[in-house]
Amino acid sequence: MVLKAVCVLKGAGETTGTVYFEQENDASPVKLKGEIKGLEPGEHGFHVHAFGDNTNGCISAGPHFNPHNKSHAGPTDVDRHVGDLGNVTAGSDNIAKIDITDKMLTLTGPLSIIGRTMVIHEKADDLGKGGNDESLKTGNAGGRLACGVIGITQ
Ligand SMILES: *[C@@H]1O[C@H](CO)[C@@H](O)[C@H](O)[C@H]1NC(C)=O
Ligand SMILES: *[C@@H]1O[C@H](CO)[C@@H](O)[C@H](O)[C@H]1NC(C)=O
Ligand SMILES: [Cu+2]
Ligand SMILES: [Zn+2]
Repeated sequence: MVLKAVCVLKGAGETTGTVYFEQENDASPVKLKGEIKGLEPGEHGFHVHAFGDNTNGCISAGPHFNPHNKSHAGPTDVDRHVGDLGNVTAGSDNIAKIDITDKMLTLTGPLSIIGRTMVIHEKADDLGKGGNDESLKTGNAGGRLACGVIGITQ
């Protein structure tokens, strides 16, 4: 049975987005499609954060989803936070099209990302290669422009 989820991102500013998730079965990769609008052109860090909590805006989503206690890295690294999806890139139209296939995310089981939060950041994620402590935690991606809880859909 195909597993599906959706996330609507909002924040304090103009940035908004919608991301659709699909997974063929519990062992297959997760596909993310959608778009985020109202971004400055260029790269923006994009992650799954630990909590589905928006009580104090995107801050309450906590750190990157990291159930295996790894350092921050890029999506193709073996050792990474489960939530590390790297960057999405906005064009001159201020829109980032999302088309990501990720082997580490799952929509089922104890490490499911459903009920957690997607965050789009102000700056580029340096994928853990920035040469400072913050790089190994957040990729120096800066503020949280918009976020949303990943929910079950039909
Ligand atoms: C997580 O990793 C850090 C450093 O890699 C270590 O200091 C810490 O004790 C670890 N925490 C757990 C719960 O394993
Ligand atoms: C941002 O992440 C993408 C992969 O998602 C990568 O190709 C790109 O090099 C990264 N940018 C920086 C500044 O590290
Ligand atoms: Cu993030
Ligand atoms: Zn991370």
